[in-house]
Amino acid sequence: MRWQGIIHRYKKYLPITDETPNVTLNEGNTPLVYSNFLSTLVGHGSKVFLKYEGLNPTGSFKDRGMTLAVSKALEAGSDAIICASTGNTSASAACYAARAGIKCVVLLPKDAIALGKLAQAMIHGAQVIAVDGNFDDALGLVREISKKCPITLVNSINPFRIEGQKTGSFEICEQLGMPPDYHFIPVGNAGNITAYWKGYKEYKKAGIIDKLPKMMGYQAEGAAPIVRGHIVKKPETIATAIRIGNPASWKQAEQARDESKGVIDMVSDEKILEAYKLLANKEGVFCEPASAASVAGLIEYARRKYFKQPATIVCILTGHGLKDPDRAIKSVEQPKVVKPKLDLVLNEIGY
Ligand code: AN7
Repeated sequence: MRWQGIIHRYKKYLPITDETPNVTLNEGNTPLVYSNFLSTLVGHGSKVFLKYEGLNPTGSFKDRGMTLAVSKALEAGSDAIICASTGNTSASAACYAARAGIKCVVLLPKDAIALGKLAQAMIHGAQVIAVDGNFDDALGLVREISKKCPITLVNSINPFRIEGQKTGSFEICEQLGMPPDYHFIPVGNAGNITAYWKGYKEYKKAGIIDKLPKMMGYQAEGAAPIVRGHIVKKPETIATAIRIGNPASWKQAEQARDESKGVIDMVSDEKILEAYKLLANKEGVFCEPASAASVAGLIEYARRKYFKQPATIVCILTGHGLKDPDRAIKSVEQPKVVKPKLDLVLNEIGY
């Protein structure tokens, strides 16, 4: 049957009624790609899979939450949505608002957004405000605005965002035929780790799975408030999507970690870029730097011999590599310019 998005597929597990509109772009149903290189690296006959969330309609996992948040906003009679964003939430909000025919306002930290995401927010017709501050400042502002004005907040503090995003867990369990042993995921505002954990717990309660994975979350070293145990006032990382110093779902992320007996740790920008390039070079999978944080964490833990027996591991690749073309170009040698002469080109390519 034709895939019609996560609300249609998982309505039984979502807070909707027959009256809830379905603002969808057929999000979800993303591939779970086997990684030969990472499986070998982890060893013991383990299997590593990449959940390629960059293949959602706007190129990130945010669409799973946004389809529901915007549908519920419409159901409640709202005609406008607002969010703060490190980029992907704004791209998704702008897109689904366009589809729903409602107004969208996005507050972005000035000069700290990957180009592709800004392009998306703008082309979908959102009103874009650049805040001369960081994501945490912008989130503070939209929280206040949504309290004072008739505009629906669609950051992940909106519970419908979490509800929609939990469907990622359902898909993984179905694609594997079981839950993974370990779930690796980047952590920024901490909504996604919260959502995945909720999803796994609900499938266990429903009797669809009989065990739960360990939740393995990774922050960037320069933006690791949960790991350090305090707010980071000036978060810094090349992984701009997770450049967040005071995550909204901090407590819930700790709960996911503790209940699952997992880990929230941090990885350096250097390790993030190493994983980012490795995925592109060795697996043909292009994700954005923030997504590579989960894989950087996996590589680091494999090096430390964290895994002692065969394990099924899923890494969530949260966003597409094309979101941040500048970073890709900066990460590699620049193309050689040659005169249009056959012998010069042949010489360059080694024939
Ligand atoms: C690619 O768009 O916070 O821990 O405003 O874009 O649920 O925040 C994005 C976050 C990981 C972290 N990977 O997820 C935003 C925003 C990518 C992301 C995260 C984000 P959360």
